[in-house]
Amino acid sequence: MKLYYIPASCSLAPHIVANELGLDVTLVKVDHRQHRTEAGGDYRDVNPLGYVPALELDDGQVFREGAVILQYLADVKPEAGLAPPHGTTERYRLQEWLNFLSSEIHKGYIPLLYATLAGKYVETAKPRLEQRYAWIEAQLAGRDFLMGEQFTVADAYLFALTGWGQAAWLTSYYKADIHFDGLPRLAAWYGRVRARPSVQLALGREGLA
Ligand SMILES: N[C@@H](CCC(=O)N[C@@H](CS)C(=O)NCC(=O)O)C(=O)O
Repeated sequence: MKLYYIPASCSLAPHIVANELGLDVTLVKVDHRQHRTEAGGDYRDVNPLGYVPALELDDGQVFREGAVILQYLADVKPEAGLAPPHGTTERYRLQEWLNFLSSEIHKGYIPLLYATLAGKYVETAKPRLEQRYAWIEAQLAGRDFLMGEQFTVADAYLFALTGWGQAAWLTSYYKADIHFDGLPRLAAWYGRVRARPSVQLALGREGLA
């Protein structure tokens, strides 16, 4: 399998999951401005829309949406428990988290990352994102991870997104700073996830350690 990624982007989540599972995945870095792979190929041949992550299977099929890629990887080794079994209520809970992270957190950051273009919209978008983080804070009561005691692909996704609110190179130029003030459970969760060997490995490989 090949995982197409842009360092520090949402593709960090499947990168972490591949490490968690010890999967034989070849990482292919994409230049997001030129839409070129490291080998010089046109990334739009893989994803015509130009965004990462994309997961190319050994038979040539490509998955192009992060939430699906995360679940596909988890299902390669179901015994690791990174996603609950299909057909269970817990699986729908995981999908609820992934959909929430995709639409409310992931895309909630976008106006902040494009703040100079978005202008005053940031004033509306940032409180909405902070409100959603406050909701996550409440969900983490009595839990180590989003789904409970077990780390799942949803934690990998939230970790990749939450890093945007912490990274100095993003927060100094853009208006994407999301502080942990008043969010002690989220802060502890972030430290817990960051300490995982799979995460350290992914951060190191993407030059973010
Ligand atoms: N719908 C996609 C969106 C993925 C996405 O927003 N990827 C961003 C990085 S986090 C990207 O590749 N942006 C560069 C571009 O769109 O050219 C998903 O949920 O996986």
